[in-house]
Amino acid sequence: MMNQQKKDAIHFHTARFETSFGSAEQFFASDLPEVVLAGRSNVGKSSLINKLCNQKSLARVSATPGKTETINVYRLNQLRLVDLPGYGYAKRAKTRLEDWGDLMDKYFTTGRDIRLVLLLWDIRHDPSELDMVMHDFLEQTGLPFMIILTKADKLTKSELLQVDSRFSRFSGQPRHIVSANGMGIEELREIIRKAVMKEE
Ligand SMILES: Nc1nc2c(ncn2[C@@H]2O[C@H](COP(=O)(O)OP(=O)(O)OP(=O)(O)O)[C@@H](O)[C@H]2O)c(=O)[nH]1
Ligand SMILES: [Mg+2]
Repeated sequence: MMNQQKKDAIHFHTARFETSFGSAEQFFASDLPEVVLAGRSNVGKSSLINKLCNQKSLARVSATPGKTETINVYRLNQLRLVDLPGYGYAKRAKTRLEDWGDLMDKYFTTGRDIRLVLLLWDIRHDPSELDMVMHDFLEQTGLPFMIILTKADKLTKSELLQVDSRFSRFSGQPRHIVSANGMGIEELREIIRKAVMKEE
């Protein structure tokens, strides 16, 4: 029988910062569905969380790359949004990079209730080598994931028309275009709702 919580819709505005962790020992129990945002530093993960949840400063946004160094968790009424630390930040020390890889490995491979991974790529550029490493890693995990192309406001209309052919050669995963000006946001909420409700 469906309980009350499962019948309720997901309300994005209910998002609250819950916790952050910098090592696997700090992981909380995976007792709610999780939707994860991954992508290089500065690609717009924190901005997207704010936009989805219609809150200006839920997640910290910065013009300085490497801002989010911990896994930051936002709790909504029916799920958790998980903001992963960005990769590809050149100034990060090597030991920190190894810690980062270790943290990612443990996060993705310890049986958490991950319903969808959003891999964010900047719509203006071809994916970097690290973007492709992350992509291939996610494919290997077998988790459902999709490519989110960010900062669409930076492209002209005619450039936007070429996006599909530009990106199709890098990934066969579904793609979705967003911008902090609101483009694609309601549709992404719907994608998340479907992913979370599916297995309940
Ligand atoms: N024009 C434009 N700028 C954006 C958009 N999304 C994010 N930005 C800008 O990009 C920069 C980085 O955004 P963040 O959301 O902090 O990026 P992040 O992926 O969380 O970065 P880290 O925390 O370092 O991993 C900020 O200056 C944002 O204002 C967008 O859709 N359009
Ligand atoms: Mg961030």
